Amino acid sequence: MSPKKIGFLGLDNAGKTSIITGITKKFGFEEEVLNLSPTRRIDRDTFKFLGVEFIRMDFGGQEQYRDQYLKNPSKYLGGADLIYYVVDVQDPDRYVESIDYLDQVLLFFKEIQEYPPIAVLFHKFDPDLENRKEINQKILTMKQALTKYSNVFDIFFFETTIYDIKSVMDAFSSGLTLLFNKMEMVSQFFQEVSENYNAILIALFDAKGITIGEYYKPHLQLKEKLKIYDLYIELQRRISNEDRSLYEFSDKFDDGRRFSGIIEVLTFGQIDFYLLFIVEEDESDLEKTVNLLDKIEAAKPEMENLIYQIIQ
Ligand SMILES: Nc1nc2c(ncn2[C@@H]2O[C@H](COP(=O)(O)OP(=O)(O)OP(=O)(O)O)[C@@H](O)[C@H]2O)c(=O)[nH]1
Ligand SMILES: [Mg+2]
Repeated sequence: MSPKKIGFLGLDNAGKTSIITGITKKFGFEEEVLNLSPTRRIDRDTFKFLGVEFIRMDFGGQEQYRDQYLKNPSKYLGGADLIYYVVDVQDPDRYVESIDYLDQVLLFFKEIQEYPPIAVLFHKFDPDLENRKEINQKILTMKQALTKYSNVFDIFFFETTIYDIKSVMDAFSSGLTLLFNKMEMVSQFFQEVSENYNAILIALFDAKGITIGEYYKPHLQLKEKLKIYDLYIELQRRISNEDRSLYEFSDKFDDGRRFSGIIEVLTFGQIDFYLLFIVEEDESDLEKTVNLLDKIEAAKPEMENLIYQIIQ
């Protein structure tokens, strides 16, 4: 299979290179992100996901470069399989300019009858955002401006910030999984499995922390999901350093509810996957939790088999 091309586009200073840095590093990238220089022309790197080679292109967004791409779009944009379009929500003065650029990009694709999925990232949606209401209103306007394309393009929206790496990983993973049409089935499968084990979260990640499938109980709060994810990426690093295939842990949410987690390393062919289970601890009956974790552990071969069938 030839490599798939994914492009990060958007105005200068939107945060494209920061997002890519966050995705590739996941830890300790804050300082690097603060000191980034504008990207000159296009930065390319490659990575593998589910055994498929990807070329990631970071399109420098300064005007001179944008003009260059739009003058010869087939050369730069032709053949793209997926586009992440990054908008800086903290720069409302440039919304019109940003929409205009995206407009021209989409017009080009329409002209050549290529319809890559478009993930629009409303970025710099920081946790401490002040004028949130005003920004939400602007975002809505922008979404409305794009509805004219929604009958020909699949357009998806995300709110992201570098201060919450999970928001960035979710947007990135969701975009990628669009290119694998069986991926949805993994999440559906997890929903069924969660009933059997009374799990509050089940997720499958690749070695780079990209989510392949995920199910979580609706009552789980965003804050709690983020806590689990942060914990998870830390543990994943430890697991691969120590070359382990199983890891159990226990922790608590801010309100004191305790949870237990289990991470299993599954290997399909040459590729490692990480399966994460989270169950709520029953403090009045800890044995129940232990039994549950044993049951999950025992089901590993079966899970491995089923997931393999889905994603192969
Ligand atoms: N507040 C905030 N700042 C961010 C965030 N992400 C990136 N930045 C800052 O935004 C600035 C621009 O980021 P870049 O990633 O270089 O922007 P770019 O889109 O690659 O810009 P070009 O390369 O010129 O196209 C940097 O100073 C980052 O520190 C975010 O989520 N929140
Ligand atoms: Mg850049």
